[in-house]
Amino acid sequence: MKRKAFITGINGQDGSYLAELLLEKDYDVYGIVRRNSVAEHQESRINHLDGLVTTEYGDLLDVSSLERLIRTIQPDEIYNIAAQSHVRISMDIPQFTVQTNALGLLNVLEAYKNNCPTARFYQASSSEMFGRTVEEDGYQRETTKMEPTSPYGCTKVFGYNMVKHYRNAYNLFAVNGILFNHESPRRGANFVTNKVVKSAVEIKNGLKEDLPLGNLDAFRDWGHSKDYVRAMHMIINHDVPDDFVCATGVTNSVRDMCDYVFTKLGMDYKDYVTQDPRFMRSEELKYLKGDATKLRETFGWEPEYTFETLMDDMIAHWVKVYA
Ligand code: NAP
Ligand code: F7E
Repeated sequence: MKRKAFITGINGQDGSYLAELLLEKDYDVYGIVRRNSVAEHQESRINHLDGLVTTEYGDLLDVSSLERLIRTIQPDEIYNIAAQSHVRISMDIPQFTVQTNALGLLNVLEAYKNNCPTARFYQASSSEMFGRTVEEDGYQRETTKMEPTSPYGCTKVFGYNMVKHYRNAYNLFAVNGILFNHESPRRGANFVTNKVVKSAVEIKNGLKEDLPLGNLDAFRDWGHSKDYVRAMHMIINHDVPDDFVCATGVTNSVRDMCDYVFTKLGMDYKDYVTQDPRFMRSEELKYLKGDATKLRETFGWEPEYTFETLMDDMIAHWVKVYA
């Protein structure tokens, strides 16, 4: 019999790639999408999967729909990928972020425990949980202390701990993937990589004159979403429930990233990039570099994309859009 997967956030960046991966692996794929007033755009990342995946209206904040769907579908694997995922915006709307990411996660966990406890459960945890902490060797890993620097990070620490608690208290197969930043052509346009690549291509085409950014001196460990959804599937299919970091182990600053992208397009970023206080954060997470040794050694996971090929993929996408 085909295995069944239930994905919250199926129409997001990771949800869309995860749905493709699970279809390739011959799963029946179900997911929830929220009601949106602009229905035309909402499933743009999964329109090409029309007829292949089953989407239902649902919301992390609507317990009754989660309970009903999980009870009737009886999935083998539940991926809680949905979230208010923007860190700076979590500083503007902290209560909404807590409701969605913390209480929303708890709603899905409860629906799982009460209606389908033999399933496996994956939680989208984040390197943002580490916040201020960098180990002496310059990395963050599974054992690193969590000191979040944003409402978003605080909600993810709550989710991470709740998943571990449900695993221990109720003997559930519930796991955390602690994923570092991952990007793709499907990344939301207000995250820094896609903002820089899209704007640089627009500048190149004479459609825009400058690029206002926030902190150029933050470092991130950027990987490709396609590599990271492969890790999600490995983690949820391990023989014991456990938590894993997923990262490339390579870090670059926002400035390095601008330099790479503009140079690739034959320009100098210093001629176009400006600093705008609107994009600064009241507290910044300054440095991320992940140690994914546990993931690599347990599953043989290796990223197919480097920082450079990830950026090239995003540049090629936007060049094609504006061709
Ligand atoms: P994304 O593109 O922003 O997708 C988020 C998804 O969640 C969207 O489908 C969104 O639907 C949905 N959603 C938001 N609120 C919801 C609610 N109340 N009920 C149901 N669905 C809701 O994020 P992503 O980059 O794919 O990230 C996926 C997950 O991994 C998130 O939990 C994120 O926090 C976490 N994460 C991401 C990264 C990264 O670098 N990408 C790293 C670590 C962890 P709408 O389209 O309706 O808004
Ligand atoms: O910022 C700096 C900003 O918004 C990256 C989410 O997927 O990864 C993501 O969170 C860096 C920060 O991602 C702009 O200050 C400068 O230092 O692309 P971002 P993020 O905050 O790291 C983690 C792991 C997640 O879990 C999250 O869901 O870039 N930066 N100027 C800027 N950032 C933005 N967005 N816009 C700017 O203009």
